Amino acid sequence: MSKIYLYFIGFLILFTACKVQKKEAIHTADHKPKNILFIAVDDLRPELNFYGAKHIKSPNLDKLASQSLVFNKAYCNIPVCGASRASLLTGARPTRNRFIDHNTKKDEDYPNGISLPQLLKQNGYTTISNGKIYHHKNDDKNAWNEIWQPARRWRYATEKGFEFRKKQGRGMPTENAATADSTYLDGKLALKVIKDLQKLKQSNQPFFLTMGVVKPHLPFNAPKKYWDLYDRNEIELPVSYQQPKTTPKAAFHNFGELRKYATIPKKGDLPEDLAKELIHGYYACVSYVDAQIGLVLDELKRLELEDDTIVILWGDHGWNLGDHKLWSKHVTFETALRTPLVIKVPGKTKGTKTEAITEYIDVYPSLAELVGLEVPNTVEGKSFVPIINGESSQKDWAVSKFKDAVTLIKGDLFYTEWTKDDGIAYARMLFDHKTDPLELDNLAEKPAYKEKVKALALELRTKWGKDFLK
Ligand SMILES: [Ca+2]
Repeated sequence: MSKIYLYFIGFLILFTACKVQKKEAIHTADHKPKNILFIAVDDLRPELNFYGAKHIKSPNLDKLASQSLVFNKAYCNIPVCGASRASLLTGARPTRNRFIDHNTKKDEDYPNGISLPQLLKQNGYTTISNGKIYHHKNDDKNAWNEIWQPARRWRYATEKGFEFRKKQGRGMPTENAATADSTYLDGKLALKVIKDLQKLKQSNQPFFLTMGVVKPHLPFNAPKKYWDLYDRNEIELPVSYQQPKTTPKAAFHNFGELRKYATIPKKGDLPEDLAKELIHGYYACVSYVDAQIGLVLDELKRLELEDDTIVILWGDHGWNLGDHKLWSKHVTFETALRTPLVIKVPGKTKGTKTEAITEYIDVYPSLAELVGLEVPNTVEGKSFVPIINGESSQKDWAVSKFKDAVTLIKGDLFYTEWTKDDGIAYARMLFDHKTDPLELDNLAEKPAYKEKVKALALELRTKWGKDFLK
């Protein structure tokens, strides 16, 4: 009996030693896996200099892009904050009932999904959630060593803006304040992330450090110097400022998100001056965000952490800035689905651009692969690391969804169906980006496209995920 007991103790000691050894192998300086700096930008559309929008001033993002792999065709899986984030962070597709709206919680919609921060934390990473990563501050809270957000009072810099916010709905839709960068939320966020970098530099653990930037989300508030980078007189409404009759009514909305702000009419088109003010404010916020991200990237360099750190930057979905006479997200036009996505992998990426179609659920398995971790079977995405390694992509499709609308992006074709729980379509929309990049000519009801639509409808059902209708 005592011999068995001794064997048992021996086994325990050996087992513990193995575990410690394994842990040490992860943590030692020589074999430490790469850190990850994970920058999420709220409502950032790919209207950026390095995507060809030369009027946008974003020198820091441009520099990051020149050192990264730039995805020209990256698509979010759901064009709304909370759901997009929960899906990306778990690598799982939306379904009829999962990852629905801004209010989505990972803990409620996919409690058994092992999130990316959770996987990294389990494997010895220090994980810090800064700013807006999940929509809800305490969602998936065990995945993080620390969760931090700046005080929300600083959405407005001026007393007037702040007081107005308390009295009237969401307050003013824009603010142009002669104030320091650090007055607003993202300025405070940058300072926190910089402090974290300084602390983490001293640690022998790898880090997953996040920076959840809240602009250019409404309200379009930014310090005056960023407004001054743009001339209001040069701002035009988009060419696609129209809602063609051939497009299903279900494709449009009344941009309720924007209408909650003061000075925005409750219905109808926006007055042209107001529309241009909003576009101007959005641009100012993009440049402001660029400067805050620049501060963090400069500190990463100053601390000589660049060679050890993967940097990924993504916007949670696109944004309609007057496109299709729409404002905000919540639709399945490309303007709401296409997103900025760049990844800098030290020693590997050098500003190459890829046309490979990539979905946001692919981010998780890619980062896991890059740091040598096995991807849990709760993840549905496919790693894009082969593209980083210079191989051609085998994937030419993505599926995105918003409420009843499900879109199959297949090469140049954008096919959307609106379905209820039975999975039967009640409206359809098809655009061919080769001939109609602005999505003004719906082909879905044209007799010549009948067979094509039938084939796309079938393909959509094979690609929207096995659990879609559950
Ligand atoms: Ca968002």
